Amino acid sequence: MKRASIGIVCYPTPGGSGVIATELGKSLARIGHQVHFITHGLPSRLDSFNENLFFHKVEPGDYPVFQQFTPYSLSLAVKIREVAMQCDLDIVHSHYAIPYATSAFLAKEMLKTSGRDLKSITTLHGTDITLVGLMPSFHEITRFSIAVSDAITAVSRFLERQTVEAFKIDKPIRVIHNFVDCNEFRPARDTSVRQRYASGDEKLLIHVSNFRKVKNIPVVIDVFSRLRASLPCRLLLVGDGPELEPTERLVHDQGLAGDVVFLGDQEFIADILPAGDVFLLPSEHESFGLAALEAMSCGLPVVASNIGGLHEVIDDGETGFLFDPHDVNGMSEVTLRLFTDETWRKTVGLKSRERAKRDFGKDKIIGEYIALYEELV
Ligand code: GMT
Repeated sequence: MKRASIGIVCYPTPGGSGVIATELGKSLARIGHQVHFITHGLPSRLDSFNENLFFHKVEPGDYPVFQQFTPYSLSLAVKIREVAMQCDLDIVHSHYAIPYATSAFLAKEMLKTSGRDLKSITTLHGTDITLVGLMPSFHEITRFSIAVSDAITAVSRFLERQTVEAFKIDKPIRVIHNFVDCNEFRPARDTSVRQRYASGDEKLLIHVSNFRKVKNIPVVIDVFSRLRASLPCRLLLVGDGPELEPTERLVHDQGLAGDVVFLGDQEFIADILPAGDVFLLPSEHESFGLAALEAMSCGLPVVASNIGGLHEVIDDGETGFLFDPHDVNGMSEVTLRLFTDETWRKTVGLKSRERAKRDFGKDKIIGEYIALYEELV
């Protein structure tokens, strides 16, 4: 593909859609494309310098009459147009439908009045379709903004089906799964991180998320509480979000505080994950489950819920274990078996890593995005 100029619009805060958008942008920049991030803050994984990477900050204009309802989507549309004019953008790639696909559409329409064309891609990540987009106040604008995109991608077959069903989209939606850098996310070489959190014979359970309700964190605590009654173990909780405080209270009230470590938001997850024995993700909604994939790449067996796109990531019984999101018994039993049968745990972990490398490696999936860009410009 000739050197292209690509605008990326995403949430800069920690979360799967921002991670995928940022890692995609970094990879494109490395192979010579000009990548322009257009957001209200520096994306959290934009942690290295590359001369092909640019950041354009969106400053929402404020005015007392707006009260707390500053129209950010409009300022974003203006910024996309401005960057497209100044930097000769070929493509604007929105990650998460609301409000980004709408702002991209507005920018395109404004550019038309100057005789310029801009191709738009919308990548659907999850709750933009399964929760937010379904709200009556967002449904029609979500449907419209997806339908007018020049290309649409979804991060799983599950999400593609949901989109067609809920929004009656009759354009093709290309499934491009999440990806992981298997060289960065790999099994531990040294044990110092593990030793910091679990001593000698203690087992280590890990959960990473943005601590929203959909992550079903009380089940993480319940499963851990059962395990702790059976053998020495500790729980490492990584991330931050609205459910952090209630979780801290729950841990305290259940008398687990001594064995639960809260690490908050962490930039270098790849340094932490390999320290664990099992990764737990009992989400109520999960269109793909990037956190699970990152754990698999580090050679951890994943115990997760049997919902959404997790079926496409985890082969139940082979590379991980899937249960009803509220099946505390099932999740506790299998984790206990993994904790007590090290040979089996290692076999499952090895298969998980192989699956991550085979189907969700970074180069393979980035290639799928590049193929789409080539078709568009
Ligand atoms: O849809 C969301 O909840 C937001 C998004 C995020 O930024 O955290 O998460 C989604 O996108 C990830 C990357 O594509 C997927 O791996 C997650 O499964 C998905 N989250 C949900 O569906 C809850």
